Amino acid sequence: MKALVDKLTSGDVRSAARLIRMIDDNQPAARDALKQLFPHTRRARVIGITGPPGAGKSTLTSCLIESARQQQMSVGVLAVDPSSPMSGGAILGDRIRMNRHTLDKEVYIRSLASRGHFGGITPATRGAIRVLDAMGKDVIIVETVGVGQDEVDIARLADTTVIVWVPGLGDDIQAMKAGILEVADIFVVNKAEHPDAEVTSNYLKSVFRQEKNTTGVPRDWMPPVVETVATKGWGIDALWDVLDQHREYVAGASDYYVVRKQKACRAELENFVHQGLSEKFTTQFADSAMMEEKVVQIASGEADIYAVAESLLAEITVPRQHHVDQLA
Ligand SMILES: Nc1nc2c(ncn2[C@@H]2O[C@H](COP(=O)(O)OP(=O)(O)OP(=O)(O)O)[C@@H](O)[C@H]2O)c(=O)[nH]1
Ligand SMILES: [Mg+2]
Repeated sequence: MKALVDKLTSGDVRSAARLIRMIDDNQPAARDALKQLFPHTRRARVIGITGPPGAGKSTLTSCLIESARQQQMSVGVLAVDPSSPMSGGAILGDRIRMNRHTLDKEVYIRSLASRGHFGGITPATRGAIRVLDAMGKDVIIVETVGVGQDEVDIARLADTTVIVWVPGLGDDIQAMKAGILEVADIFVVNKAEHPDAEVTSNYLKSVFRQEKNTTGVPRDWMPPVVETVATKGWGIDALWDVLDQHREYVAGASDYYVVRKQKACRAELENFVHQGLSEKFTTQFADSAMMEEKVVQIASGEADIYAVAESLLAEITVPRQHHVDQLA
């Protein structure tokens, strides 16, 4: 594992691919590697690109790769769940759209087909981001398809979340879930050659004025709305401008952003603990004779299910003081 980590931190693509595969398969060794990688992470700038199927996310990503390369930045791209039924398995399309970058050594593009253990996209994607980060990529773009929970999930992973919208698409407030508004840092109205683009942009701007904020801290960043025509590369400079503005804002660590970040960290931490507990339970008891015996006793009325559950839980959790000593 040490060798893999060493190669990876020196930028080796094959090691990265291997580790991401291990993460995707949820192999325990991958977690070990991620632990070793952690000190090498948190350098990259992570940009999440999300929005409804076919909005132009991949085309836009390709434009962003190009301008990042012009600015001498290395780029990692993760396309998460690109085979969603709604987009009809777009891996191939994405590859074609981003193909012109595949010969560039400073660009690494990877699809992640699977979703995380607990429904959201978080655990495996988070791991893959850390791999690209440790590899030394300056910018990491994460593309996800979605209109709902997916946006919220991606925002937990990204420093900046870009929601890609298109003219005439569900211009009513019902289509925009409150969660999305909270996590959007930048709105892009792509396919802006369409005559309705301006109406859509104005609509999005008005949405934020009516937003109900649930973080408990006043919003101090109003998501700008940028119009683009990704197929022609129009509006990409303007998009970089607001990306840079948002980066500066993030560096300033405002209360609003810090609260959001802490929420994300809490969610990831809870995820890990849930996963760990559930694995511990499975390895210790799921197929054990003791468990079988207890089940029989519960079924026949000899044992109390609550008491059994309590004693099993007590066995997989170590006494509190031990943890306190370990953390100290
Ligand atoms: N007219 C127009 N078409 C565009 C624009 N940007 C992208 N497209 C086209 O829209 C289609 C979908 O583009 P993609 O970049 O694959 O969209 P996506 O959001 O990545 O799609 P999924 O990953 O399948 O959700 C393609 O045919 C693009 O060529 C644009 O600005 N104007
Ligand atoms: Mg795509």
